[in-house]
Amino acid sequence: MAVNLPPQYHDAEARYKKAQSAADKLTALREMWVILPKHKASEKVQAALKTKISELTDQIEQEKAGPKKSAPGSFKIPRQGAGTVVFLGPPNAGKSALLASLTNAKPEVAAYPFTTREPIPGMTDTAGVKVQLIDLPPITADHYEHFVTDVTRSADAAVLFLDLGNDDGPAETQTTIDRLKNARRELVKAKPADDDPTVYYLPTVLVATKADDEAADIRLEMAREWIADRFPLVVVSVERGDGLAELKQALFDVLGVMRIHTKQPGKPADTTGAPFTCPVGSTVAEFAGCVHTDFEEKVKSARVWGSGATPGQTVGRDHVLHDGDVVELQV
Ligand SMILES: Nc1nc2c(ncn2[C@@H]2O[C@H](COP(=O)(O)OP(=O)(O)O)[C@@H](O)[C@H]2O)c(=O)[nH]1
Ligand SMILES: [Mg+2]
Repeated sequence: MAVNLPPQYHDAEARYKKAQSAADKLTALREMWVILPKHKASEKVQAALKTKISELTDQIEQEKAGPKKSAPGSFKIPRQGAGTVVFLGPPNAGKSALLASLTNAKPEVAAYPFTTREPIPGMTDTAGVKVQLIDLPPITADHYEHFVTDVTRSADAAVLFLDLGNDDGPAETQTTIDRLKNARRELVKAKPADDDPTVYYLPTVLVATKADDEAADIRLEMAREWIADRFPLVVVSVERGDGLAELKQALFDVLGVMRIHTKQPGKPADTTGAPFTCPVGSTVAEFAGCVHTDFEEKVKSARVWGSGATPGQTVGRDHVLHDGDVVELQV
């Protein structure tokens, strides 16, 4: 879809291109953000602009904080699967134990805090797709590894941990939330409509761990008011295996993706392999872009089998697809 940008936008963009300092660049980008029309057709431009603003804000703050001990980007983890979900929470909450139970990764699990010092990725299967999970070091008032800010940027969602084996669970988890907010990482139920481009929002599932602890039930009751309905909640015990299937479903749900199989003309649909995934609400053209970047422009129409169409119906580029659809792209 073509985006009509007002002339003031192009003026601000010219200032951005000429700007020498990061601060001047950021000023120009913020002007562009204010001027940019916020509608469906400009979604891609909005997203690109938000990423630039957010990255530049990080960069300026990192420069202010002085030289870092470790090189930036030293923990770049290649993205894999239908989405990436980071584990965030206080020490000893069972983050590494959960990663070990859901994936093939072998993080160190120990009864003392700060065992995990670097990001540890693993892959899990959920709802027929693969999801990348990344275990991270704990976050407390005094302890925050700077690379957590970088790693969370490449994540699509988060699991926030609440330790039911510890009376201070809610307070510790609140500290994690607050510390991340300082780094402009906001944990949310869903991305807000009027979002702040300098903030990176992470759709979050709250996981209450150690449900097998003898005082877990009473601690959960006491935490109810704190939890309210801020996040979807799943109660788990890695020891007993409780809640793990529910958590996997919640991981799929929080990613907000739908599963689409493709089909070749004249051949039956092959739904045995892994589906493609793309954001819920994607159109035929947007889905084509998920399959291959070049296809988004090229695709002319599609035949669709699934909930939103009569079987095999030919639809246009703007037809909105549904989870589970089978699509034959026509280019
Ligand atoms: N009772 C119980 N203990 C658990 C459970 N999950 C983890 N733990 C224990 O909690 C401690 C911290 O676990 P770990 O995964 O290393 O926590 P992390 O610091 O959040 O990564 C270890 O002693 C684990 O054995 C659970 O479901 N039930
Ligand atoms: Mg750990």
